[in-house]
Amino acid sequence: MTDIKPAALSRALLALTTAAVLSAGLTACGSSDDEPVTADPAPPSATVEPSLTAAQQAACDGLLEAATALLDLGGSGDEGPSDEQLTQLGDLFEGLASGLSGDEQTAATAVATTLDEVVETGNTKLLEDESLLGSMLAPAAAGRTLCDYAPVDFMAHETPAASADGDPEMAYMGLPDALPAARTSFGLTNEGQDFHEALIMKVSDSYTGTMDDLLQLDDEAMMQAAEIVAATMTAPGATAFTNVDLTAGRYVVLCHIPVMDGAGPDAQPKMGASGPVWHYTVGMAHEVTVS
Ligand SMILES: [Cu+2]
Repeated sequence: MTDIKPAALSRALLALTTAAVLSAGLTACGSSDDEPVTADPAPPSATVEPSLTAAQQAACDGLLEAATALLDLGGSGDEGPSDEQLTQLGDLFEGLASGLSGDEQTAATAVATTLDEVVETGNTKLLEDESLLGSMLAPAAAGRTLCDYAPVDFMAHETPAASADGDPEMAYMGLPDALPAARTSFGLTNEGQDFHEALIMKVSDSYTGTMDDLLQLDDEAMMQAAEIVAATMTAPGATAFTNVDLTAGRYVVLCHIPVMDGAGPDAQPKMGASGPVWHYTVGMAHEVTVS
């Protein structure tokens, strides 16, 4: 990857693209069909909120699918997302729009409209537009305002490097070690200077290593040991949400954005012994046990 752009957003996109490639790899290794990996058939009677209309309930279900929508923008290979993938994503957001209201509805409609336009015109530059990314993330806030998913709030925190040669320290603060199995609304507030993301990964039952073991794995091996079930990202000072139907097991939350070497437009990802130094390498990872 030689064409690394300097802007913070592009760096974040790079990370998301990386994650999307990983995600695609997992799909290739794991399931053999075209089902969205996050489509989680929910038991209809157990989770229905009686106070919600059918359209609202459908939107709440759709938010769980939309939790990996940003990753889907990366497509399943070097070519980017196919028209079919974009149409599917557009339909998902159109469905969300019909059950949401206010800013969240406006955002979902904007996503559906933009993705339609990309399919019609082939102008994939629209996929890199910051406003599209914001619009894709905005509906997730309804996880707590409408759907009443269990709220979990945490922060992305940076401690600057003690010396120019050193790495900064980064951490999530306020993320519990244990959570109950439930539909959950994660809210990530960015207290730092850089973009941060939260990839919520469910560790495979067959993986017995520790989180530290998992973080040592290369991307491909990591994606065999754990599956990304939700992803969100936040600009400095902002809060972003994502929703997950947590089921019993081990989860790891991590930030897959690279630590930059220096600052400014020419900054490049900092390289370690085995490739880029990721935020999770310098502490931005946390294990959560769900029971
Ligand atoms: Cu980060």
